[in-house]
Amino acid sequence: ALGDRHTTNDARSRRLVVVSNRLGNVRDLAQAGGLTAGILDALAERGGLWLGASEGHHGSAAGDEPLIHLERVGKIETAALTLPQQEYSLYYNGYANSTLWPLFHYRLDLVQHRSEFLHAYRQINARFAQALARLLSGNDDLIWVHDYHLIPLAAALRRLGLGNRIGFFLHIPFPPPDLFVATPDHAELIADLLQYDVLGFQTATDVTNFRRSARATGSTTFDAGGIAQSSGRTVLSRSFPIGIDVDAFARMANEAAEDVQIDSMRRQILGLKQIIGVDRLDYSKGLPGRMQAFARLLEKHPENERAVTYLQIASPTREEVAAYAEIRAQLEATAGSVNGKYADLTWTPIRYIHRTVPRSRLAGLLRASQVGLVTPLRDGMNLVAKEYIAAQDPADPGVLVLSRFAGAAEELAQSLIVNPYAVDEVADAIAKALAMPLEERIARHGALIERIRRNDAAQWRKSFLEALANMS
Ligand code: ADQ
Repeated sequence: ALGDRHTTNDARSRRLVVVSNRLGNVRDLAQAGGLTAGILDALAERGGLWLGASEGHHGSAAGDEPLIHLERVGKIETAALTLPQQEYSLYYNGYANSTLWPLFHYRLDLVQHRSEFLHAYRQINARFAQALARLLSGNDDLIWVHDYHLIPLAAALRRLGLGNRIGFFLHIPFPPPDLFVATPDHAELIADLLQYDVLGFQTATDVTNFRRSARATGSTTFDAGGIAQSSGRTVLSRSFPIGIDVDAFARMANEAAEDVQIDSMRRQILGLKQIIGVDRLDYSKGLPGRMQAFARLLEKHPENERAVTYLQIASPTREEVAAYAEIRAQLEATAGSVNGKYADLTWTPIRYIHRTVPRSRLAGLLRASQVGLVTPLRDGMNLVAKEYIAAQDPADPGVLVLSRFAGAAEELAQSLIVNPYAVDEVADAIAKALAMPLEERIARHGALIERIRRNDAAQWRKSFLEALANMS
């Protein structure tokens, strides 16, 4: 029954099998970001297997035999699956990132429906299922599937006759029913989700949205504990807010690289404060609006002219998808026009870097910045918000300005919460952050760091895996 401990075969003794679209870099743990780090730590702790698409994924044969490359590093075994390139692209750039990603980020205007996207999505998930069926050592393996690329995986595994406990964690938001039912595939997606035993979401809002969408779609009902009954099985849906390893990140921030130190000394001499943004260059992150808010700050609060710089680090991502090329062009135009208007020989208001930065340098840069600007239009959690808090010097901390539409806002109430669509409001919040007295900064930071410690990465994986193991 639900809630009973698996006594003969408890959570820790069962092998953990993680499945995600891509494998993380098992050899270079220091470079692992949010999600990858969380998964790797879980696997390193108890040993286990991680299945994901192989980096090149240029399989020539589109045949039925899965091509799997196995490797072992310490207690972690990785299985890299080679997939047919064309089909992979229709699945990844197509259904995952041109249909589901915009839909789940409330962007119906960007959603593309093409039958070959859906077809490839199902095919690739079936290939993942075939590969996994070969790799499993029995019904006892706990399977933890990650993210929107793999929604149909449990259903595909059930079709192969597998009775394992399968959990799913959605890293991105779940949209409200009015948006969700706008996709022609909504009933299938709900039916697929209900093939899992545990459905994990980032926030209470996402859980509510999922349950309402499931009710709107079929005859699914949820009891007071959030349990649904589906084809004779019990399905738990709950929030498991993802976190970071706070101490490890704080340590990295404290051992800043030399170039970061030189840069921040130079700014100190010039009396310049720094505002920082760090994001994948994604339209969900609200980057053009953020730059407009910064320009508005200079207009509305001119005491900040020549007194602040805004450093935006935006890493390249999904460049084969048209909407991403567009957001890049838009951002570069905005940065250019703000700099053109305000820059002089000694001051560049916006420094924009379109590159992935090593994590240790990133941590140092976050610590050296007086304001952290995290203003997505919609975000599952947003780990940069938590990283910014962890990176600060507790004796002289910076201030986080955070969008109410980031999942992190549910936990981080002591940051300056803003509506990213309201440019003036964001500009005022930045001004307030820049002028905030030390005492208030310390009080807010103290409350925030306590919160991110309580919901850290270890707590996230422990509570998810316990919930999964306890489903019987
Ligand atoms: P992302 O959309 O990628 O993740 P986020 O949570 O902010 O968003 O994680 C990004 C990670 O990449 C962070 O660890 C950050 O430091 C790193 N990163 C970003 N830009 C970088 C750069 N230029 N150089 C180096 N590193 C960079 C998805 C969901 C989120 C959810 C996470 C985890 O969209 O909402 O929080 O998964 O569940």
